[in-house]
Amino acid sequence: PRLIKVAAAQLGPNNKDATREEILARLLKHMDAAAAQGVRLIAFPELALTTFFPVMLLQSADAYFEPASTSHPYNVLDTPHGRPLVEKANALGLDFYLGYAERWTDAERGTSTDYNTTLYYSAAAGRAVAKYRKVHLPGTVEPLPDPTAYQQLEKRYFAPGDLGFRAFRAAGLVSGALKAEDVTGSDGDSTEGKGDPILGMLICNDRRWPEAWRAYGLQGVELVIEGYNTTAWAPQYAGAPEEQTADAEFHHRLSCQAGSYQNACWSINVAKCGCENGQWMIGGSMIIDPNGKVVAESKTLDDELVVATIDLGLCRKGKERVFNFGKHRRLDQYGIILEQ
Ligand code: CDT
Repeated sequence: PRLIKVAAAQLGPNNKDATREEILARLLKHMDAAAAQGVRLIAFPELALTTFFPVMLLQSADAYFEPASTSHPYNVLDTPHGRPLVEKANALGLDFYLGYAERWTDAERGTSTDYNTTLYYSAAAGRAVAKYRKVHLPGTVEPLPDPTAYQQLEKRYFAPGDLGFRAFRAAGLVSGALKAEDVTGSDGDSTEGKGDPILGMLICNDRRWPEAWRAYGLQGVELVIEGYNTTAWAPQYAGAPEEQTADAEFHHRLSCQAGSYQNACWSINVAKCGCENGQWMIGGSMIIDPNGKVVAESKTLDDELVVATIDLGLCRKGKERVFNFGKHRRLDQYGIILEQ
């Protein structure tokens, strides 16, 4: 087996009157609790450092963005909001996935672009080793005219992600004796690093799109990490709040289980949830195996750590049989996906 103990660090609401320090303290508490249980990789939700501001029409969203620069692509980690996470991760030997609002400054062009971003920090490497910018942005640019409507303004505040879906490896996570058949990947003859997991990152709405999962699946992904903020119900949609919430929970579950199964990978799916600024968001943080089965799941709508020991070796069955892409996919029939 290739074992990793992982955690979904579900967050309850980050209300807009909460200070950055208060929110950060909850993330650090999650890290301590996770490490005490032997966890090596912890995932935080989408936009974990702030309230889910895209549901608000703001004069300026500046306060919610972390500055980045071309010379420091992970500059959030060198701010008062990020540095304590790095120090804690290094002290505990804990990797983390962190969603945040990124303001990217291109000094040469003199431009600045905002993204809904996540990074992966590797304690073994002592640095962030991957970044992903959300590709599928839900909602509208302009607010809905109905004054009672809940807004979803991600298209207003963020540019679509431009980094594609790039799988990566992270070192130092796996325990258990590595056998020859555990060595995955095709990057050259060397087996160095090949026992390390192949990881991919998604953000919230991306999980509903099979193309996003498949882009990682084609790179042999073994664990997809995904954080979300998903509104439970909204007054402008049909159905009682309980019915809408049940549907939202079902579609979340359906998407994550299907993505894991169809790409023979584990996934960690982690919510920010509960009643944030008067609007309810679904919980349902879950860790899902490569057969699409939920192995651990949150029970509350508050801060909660969901922990599981995952065996990357379980990915092999699906990757060798039903979802052996090299054997069974029919590229000549898929052209329409890129044409439309
Ligand atoms: N944050 C985010 O992407 N939320 C969207 C809400 C869309 S409403 C179905 C989501 O897909 O969960």
